[in-house]
Amino acid sequence: MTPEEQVIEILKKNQIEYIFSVPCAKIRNLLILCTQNFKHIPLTREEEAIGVITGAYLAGSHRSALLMQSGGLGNSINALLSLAVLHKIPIPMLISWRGIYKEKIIAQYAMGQHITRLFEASDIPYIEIHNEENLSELDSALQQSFEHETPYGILLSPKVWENSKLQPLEIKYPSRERVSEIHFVKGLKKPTLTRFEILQGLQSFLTGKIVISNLGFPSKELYAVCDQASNFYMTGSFGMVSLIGLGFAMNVPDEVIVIDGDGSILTNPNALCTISQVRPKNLTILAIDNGTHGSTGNQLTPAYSQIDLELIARSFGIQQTGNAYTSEEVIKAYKTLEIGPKFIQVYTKPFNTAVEPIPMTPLQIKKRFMEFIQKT
Ligand SMILES: Cc1ncc(C[n+]2csc(CCOP(=O)(O)OP(=O)(O)O)c2C)c(N)n1
Repeated sequence: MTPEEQVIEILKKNQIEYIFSVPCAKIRNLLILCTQNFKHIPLTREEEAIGVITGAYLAGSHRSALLMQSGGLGNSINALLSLAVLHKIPIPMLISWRGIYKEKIIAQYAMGQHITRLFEASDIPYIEIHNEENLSELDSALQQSFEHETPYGILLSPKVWENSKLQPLEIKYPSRERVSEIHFVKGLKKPTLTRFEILQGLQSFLTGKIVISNLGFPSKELYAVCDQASNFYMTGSFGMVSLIGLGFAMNVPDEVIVIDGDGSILTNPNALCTISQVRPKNLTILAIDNGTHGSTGNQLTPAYSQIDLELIARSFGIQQTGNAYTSEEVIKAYKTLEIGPKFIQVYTKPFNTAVEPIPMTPLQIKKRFMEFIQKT
């Protein structure tokens, strides 16, 4: 068996269902084999995987692995620590370890040579695999990742693939012919309601639904208005909430409602790109657009006077979009829009309501949420 085929066998043995990846030339063949053997979702940025894998795991312990280049760890570290480590989510990361063996690209040295210390500083376990003969260590790393519910780095030297007999596999290229067309004219009125007032008006709409909410005041206000076991309150990992919703929606038949924000969407707009590619029919994003980073003291974002979030969603290919100024308009848009993913921009005033902190730890939030999902 070639080293690539051995990796596929070990991933299968560990019941991996999803592969998420950002490519590296050294694992080109491995990625093609992943497409042939698993549900393989290519991403635009590695950090996205941390959100989607978390959602899939919360939805019933679905097992995923992330394939990326060493630099991808740098793109993922905040989400890894403030989402996956905090909530104990298993994320095996198969990392094409550049900058350490016959490396021709100088830019690869920095991340490649510091990566082990990044893992150590983050208290994330990792192993180094330098030869094809040691590939069996991947098996125990995967087992430990799932047993201890932890992200786990598996550093794979280019030497592992060096003598592979696998010939370059072919990538299938579908037709690129298409028409890109957007008709979009929209005025903006002065919003009159706050985020909290919108949530209050949505109380009965949200009751009984799976709701994943943005960090900071959105989660705290949601807790005050409508706490329920089917709410997942995100407390860190800025920019990840819609991706958690995506991972969740991919694995349950129920409607999944995400409460996102303009700051969060603009810090990680490529989440909309991935959502548009995957097209979960049961996902609705309520993009609370107060034009500010509300939770950090209402500093203006580009959405306040320049960027239109609904237009961004459309540009990424999400066709079912709407906008609203009141809770009634949110519900009307939700009912009018056809099959998801739906994106409803909700204009509000920049204001945070003085509510109490959520009296649950991230692990308690996870436990309550997963138990609820198991029962239904
Ligand atoms: C990486 C990172 N940068 C900055 C922050 C601080 N932060 C917390 S919430 C937030 C703004 C959220 O704004 P938005 O998504 O629009 O939601 P809002 O609070 O306005 O509803 C920021 C910048 C953070 N938690 N993580």
